[in-house]
Amino acid sequence: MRVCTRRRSQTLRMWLLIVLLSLHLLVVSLVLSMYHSSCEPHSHPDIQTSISFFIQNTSTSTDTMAAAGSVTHKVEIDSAADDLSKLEALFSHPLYNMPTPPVPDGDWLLKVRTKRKDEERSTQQWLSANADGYDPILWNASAETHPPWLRFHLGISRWQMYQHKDPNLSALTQQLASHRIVSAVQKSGGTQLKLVMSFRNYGKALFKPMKQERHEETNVNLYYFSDFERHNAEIAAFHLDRILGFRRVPPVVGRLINVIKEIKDITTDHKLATTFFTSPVGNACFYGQCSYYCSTEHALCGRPIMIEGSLAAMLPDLSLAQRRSWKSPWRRSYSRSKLALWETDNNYCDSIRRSPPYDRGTRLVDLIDMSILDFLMSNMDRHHYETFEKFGNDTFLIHLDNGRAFGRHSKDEPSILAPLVQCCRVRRSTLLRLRLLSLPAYRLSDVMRASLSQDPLAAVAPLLTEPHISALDRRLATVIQTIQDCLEQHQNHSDVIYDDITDYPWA
Ligand SMILES: *[C@@H]1O[C@H](CO)[C@@H](O)[C@H](O)[C@H]1NC(C)=O
Ligand SMILES: *[C@@H]1O[C@H](CO)[C@@H](O)[C@H](O)[C@H]1NC(C)=O
Ligand SMILES: *[C@@H]1O[C@H](CO)[C@@H](O)[C@H](O)[C@H]1NC(C)=O
Ligand SMILES: *[C@@H]1O[C@H](CO)[C@@H](O)[C@H](O)[C@H]1NC(C)=O
Ligand SMILES: CC(=O)N[C@H]1CO[C@H](CO)[C@@H](O)[C@@H]1O
Repeated sequence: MRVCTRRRSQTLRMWLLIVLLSLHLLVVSLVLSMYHSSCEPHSHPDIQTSISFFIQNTSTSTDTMAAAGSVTHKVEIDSAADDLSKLEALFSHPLYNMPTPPVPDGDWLLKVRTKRKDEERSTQQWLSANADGYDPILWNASAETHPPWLRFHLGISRWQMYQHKDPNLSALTQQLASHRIVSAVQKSGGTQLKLVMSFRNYGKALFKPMKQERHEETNVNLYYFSDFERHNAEIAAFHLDRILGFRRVPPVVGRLINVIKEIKDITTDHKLATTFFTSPVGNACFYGQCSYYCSTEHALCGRPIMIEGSLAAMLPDLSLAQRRSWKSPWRRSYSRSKLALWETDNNYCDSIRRSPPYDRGTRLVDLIDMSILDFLMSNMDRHHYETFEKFGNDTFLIHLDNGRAFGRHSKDEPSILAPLVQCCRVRRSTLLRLRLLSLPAYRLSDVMRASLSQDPLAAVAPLLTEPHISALDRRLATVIQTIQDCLEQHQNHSDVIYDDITDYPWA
């Protein structure tokens, strides 16, 4: 008898569920059709929110629903505008606009002598000096080829990849996003396929094609060293790094690339050329040659010919600007069975902070900045970092190669924060900006959403899904709490805080 009642109530529940589901479906299709007919460029409606919005109103007539639809839409546009104004407010905040001392002579990466000797002409005549007599960086112009009309000018200085309000940043990103690609060849080295794209003016960019759908999370059984590189992670890392006020990631933009016209037809790379094919549904595909994921099973395919990807400005050619590569003291073991020393030794930081180059200058706190960036975007793959040789040891760390970030949003990876946890040290400027980003008026997720909406690929789909965006706020709270714990453990706060902005009024 009891079994019978239960069964009956189960059937009833099933029916209710079916009715509810069909109602939802009806609503979803209505909502979707409304979005398709609208042409607001900057709204990226969050379908999930809209659905729950409508469910509360399912009993109303279709007419009211349509009206409510335009209301939702307006709310979304308003909140997008809201996010943008938060981003503007953030970038106008004094913490992002502290007067910087004039950059001394040797502190630009490429300096042009105003008085040129004849023998220097061959390599230097192309560099047009700006008002200060220094030329900002030429992004990968090789010594032989940098032409007078090369346009990639950014000021790389000792402490950052580009200035906070670099007048040439948007020119550079626009070029990356729109200029004609004249050559595409595989980049050697690295485990996954990437292409070096060249522009008519000899500017170059590193192309990483889309390999994973945005809503997919990295398989939990995949080790960090075999995870896919994600094009949207490269783009999002550039935005996040800028929002954190670091400016240590070279500019990256998203772009739709024509697999046939912008890769197959123009490549001079024979190994790459042999890997193009048309998939059963007629999409243009290729797979290239590399050690991971370069096979027909992992082909990269257009839809049918356009493929999404990230284009990162190439760093200046090594012939112009040597770089030095440093092993991260907190690198993982890159083994399935071994642990790294830092994972077992809780006093690991004591030995690191005593050994050069971490024993002086800002190297240790810069490394900790990097670990904060990596924790926020859950990047476990930071085995090395690079610096520009010219600046010696007193310089910023280049945050290069962020493709394995943003793999999982439902889980945080506390071990990425090990440098902060074990050393309990942080730049005051970093801490103050993190606190700012935790306030509603500058909330990290909101400014990140706004910043990403400015990328060209945002028109295709938001670059990060909402779960990834909101994970940022959760992780930010963890970072701030970690620093708070450090402050509580140390009586003398100057053991924790590296005072890089003593003259800041609210510090
Ligand atoms: C549902 O519809 C009513 C009008 O029928 C409206 O007043 C109400 O705000 C709607 N619900 C929500 C959550 O907006
Ligand atoms: C870069 O900025 C400098 C200084 O503001 C300006 O003179 C120059 O024209 C800019 N270059 C480009 C390519 O926009
Ligand atoms: C930079 O640090 C490295 C490693 O600690 C050291 O060998 C080198 O001498 C340092 N360079 C300068 C210019 O201090
Ligand atoms: C805290 O430490 C700094 C530097 O280590 C030192 O100059 C200062 O006197 C200390 N303050 C206190 C209250 O101990
Ligand atoms: C860093 C880098 O990839 N530099 C490239 C710049 O362009 C030259 C050719 O002009 C390439 O040989 C370099 O590899």
